Amino acid sequence: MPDHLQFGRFRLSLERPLVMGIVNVTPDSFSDGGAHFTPQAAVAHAYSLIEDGADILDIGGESTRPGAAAVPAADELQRVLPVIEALRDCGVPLSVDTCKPEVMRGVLRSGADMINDIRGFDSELSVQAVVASDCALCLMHMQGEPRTMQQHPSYDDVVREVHDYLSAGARRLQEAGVSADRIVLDPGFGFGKSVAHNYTLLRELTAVMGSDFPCLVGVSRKSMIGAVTGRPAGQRLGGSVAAALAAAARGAHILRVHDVADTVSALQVWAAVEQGVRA
Ligand code: 7PJ
Repeated sequence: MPDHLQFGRFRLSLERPLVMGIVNVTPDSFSDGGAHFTPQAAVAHAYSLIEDGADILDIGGESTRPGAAAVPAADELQRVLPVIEALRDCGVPLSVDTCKPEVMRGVLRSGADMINDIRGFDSELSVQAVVASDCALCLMHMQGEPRTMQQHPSYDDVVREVHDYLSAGARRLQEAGVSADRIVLDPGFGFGKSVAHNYTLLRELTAVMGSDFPCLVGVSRKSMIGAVTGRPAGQRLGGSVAAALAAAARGAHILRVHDVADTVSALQVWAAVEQGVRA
């Protein structure tokens, strides 16, 4: 396991969990109803997340919720490029949530430091788009396609299957020439998984991830939180923070969240309990 991650222009230590703040630039995102759709609103929201303690920003121009409409690459670039350009000097690494090679190339030219691909860099073109850069790569597991993935999620052994997919994906990236300190793996909570699958993966996170690569966990406001609490997306803060802490306690290195300030506070208190406070 590397002790740091290379994020393009940045190199971040992995000794404490990092918080990645979500910046949606989509009109149909499920959890905030597209509240940050204009570039100006997205940039303002991004700065408030940095103020709240975000270590990384994840900018997304394509909604991946079940049933969401596909967005052409040109439209996706038009949404995210002005935001990346405005945030280039904000002081934290910029991740872009995309699975399109054309978008990857465009945002890397504009200064993105990480590519977060929910399709796990499964196409040769996506690997070619990122290999020669020094950006970090988040390789996520998904079963099926966003439009239909929640219809019949099915596994013989979800922990083993997600683990094997992530290990094989990391090996494929390394064979293509990506150094180990650029690779992050993600079980992909909610992407082709039942509620039971999601909680098994979270409980068994250590076994899912193995010990070679850092782990990113995204559970913020997801339906797995609603399924247990009975609360709609706007009322999932407590549940989301609890799930983030459960992930941190199992060694997660990056927590992808909407509610940065509350997650940072929870991690600070958890660290004080685990490590003590200087007198
Ligand atoms: C994830 C993501 C996740 C990574 C989304 C949502 C849906 N990228 N993009 N991991 N989820 N790496 O935020 O609820 O879990 S979009």
